[in-house]
Amino acid sequence: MSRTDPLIEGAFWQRQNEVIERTFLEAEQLHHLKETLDSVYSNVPFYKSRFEKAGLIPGDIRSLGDLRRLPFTTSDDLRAAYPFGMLAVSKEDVVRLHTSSGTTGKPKAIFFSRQDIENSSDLIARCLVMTGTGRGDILQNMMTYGMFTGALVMHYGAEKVGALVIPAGPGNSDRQISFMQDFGVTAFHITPSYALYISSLMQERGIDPGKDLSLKRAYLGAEPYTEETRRKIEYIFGIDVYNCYGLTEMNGPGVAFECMHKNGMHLWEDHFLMEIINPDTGEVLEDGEKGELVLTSLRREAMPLIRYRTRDITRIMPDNCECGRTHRRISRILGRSDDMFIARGVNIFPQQIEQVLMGIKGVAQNYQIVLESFDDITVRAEISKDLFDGNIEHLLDLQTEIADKIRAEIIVKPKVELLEPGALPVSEGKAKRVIDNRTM
Ligand code: DLL
Repeated sequence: MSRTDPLIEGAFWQRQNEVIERTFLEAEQLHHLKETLDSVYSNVPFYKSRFEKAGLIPGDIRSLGDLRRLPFTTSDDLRAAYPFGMLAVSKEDVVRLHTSSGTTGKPKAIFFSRQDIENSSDLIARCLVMTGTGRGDILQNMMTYGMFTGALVMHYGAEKVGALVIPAGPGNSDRQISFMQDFGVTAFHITPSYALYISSLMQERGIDPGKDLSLKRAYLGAEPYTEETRRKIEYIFGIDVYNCYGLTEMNGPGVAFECMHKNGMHLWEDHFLMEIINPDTGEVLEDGEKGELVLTSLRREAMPLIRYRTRDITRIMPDNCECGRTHRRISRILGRSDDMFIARGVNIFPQQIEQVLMGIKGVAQNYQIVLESFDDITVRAEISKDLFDGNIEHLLDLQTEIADKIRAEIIVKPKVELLEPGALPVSEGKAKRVIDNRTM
């Protein structure tokens, strides 16, 4: 595994602005913020009325701190503005539409100008170069092509750095493995849940990634996952796994990305302003404190968003990264405030349960959390074939071990069902981990 950081080698950083001094970065941010506010005030009636309600005009925002005087934008605001209500340019200047559906209601329509496509590709290119992917690499893109940004945005960025991109999309998993073998794939882009599935399939087929494949690294994102899951995938494939964060509303993947130190994701602050807020009160929190990520786009043309509530829970990592990049990092996403559920009065994120499961030997890759009442949780976990077919006493011990370890993590003791590999539905896109059958 190569560990040469192109930044340290001095290759690309000057162009990519990654080590800019913070004072210059903040001056640049303020300049782009003002441009963005002028644009939405003049072109988006929704934002004009927001300014008016707050008794402000764009000229009143004179510092980055003044941004707090403006209200938040929420996904409900985007849904209410569907389809064209948030557009800040004429339709003729839009070259692409992506949508983000979420779980309920109308989708959110997110538009891209030609420059937005260029910028999103540049950011992905920055992320790929940062982690060692470039000309000569063969990248298998196993995200869904279509309305989802995951595949297309990565695709454009990977072409930009000169990688050979295989637009495989998800599914047909045996063919995915054959592609890796036949074309000497060196990197892949995938959701964590699908990566876990492919890894179990490779084990089943007796493929030894070290001998049979040329893989070096993978980019995982689009859904929350734990450090334990990363380690498991790195171990099985013998690769480096980098965490990639983004959301359709802010271009898609490449908003924040891990460097080779794999210790939090650099959020590209020349394109996005970040704040962490208390999700209940809206109060802005200090660096280091955990809360909801709020983003303001600084360079989006077609559809800029001001103080957009992502619903993602994370924190800004206050210390400097060893790599020397000055863009601050956010921690792994700890969960979405939407995904949090309450059992016996305790707030629980699915990732807390995943973290326990992935750390237990013999527990395979797929799991589900079923909620039948406000008191009870059932965890359904696939286990290895050997264990499933083996001694009943070992199974009972494993069941107890899982239940006890989960209780130690979340206070609530779950019912545990152990399943044979393949019993749960395979997720090729974003996994649905929580099945909520509660009626109230
Ligand atoms: O998932 C964009 C993306 C594609 C990011 C591919 C990374 C890789 P949406 O469908 O709009 O866009 O979903 C955005 O997915 O608010 C998070 O809740 C979640 N998410 C995305 N990346 C991560 C990650 C894409 N690395 C929503 N870790 C976001 C945890 C993530 N959650």
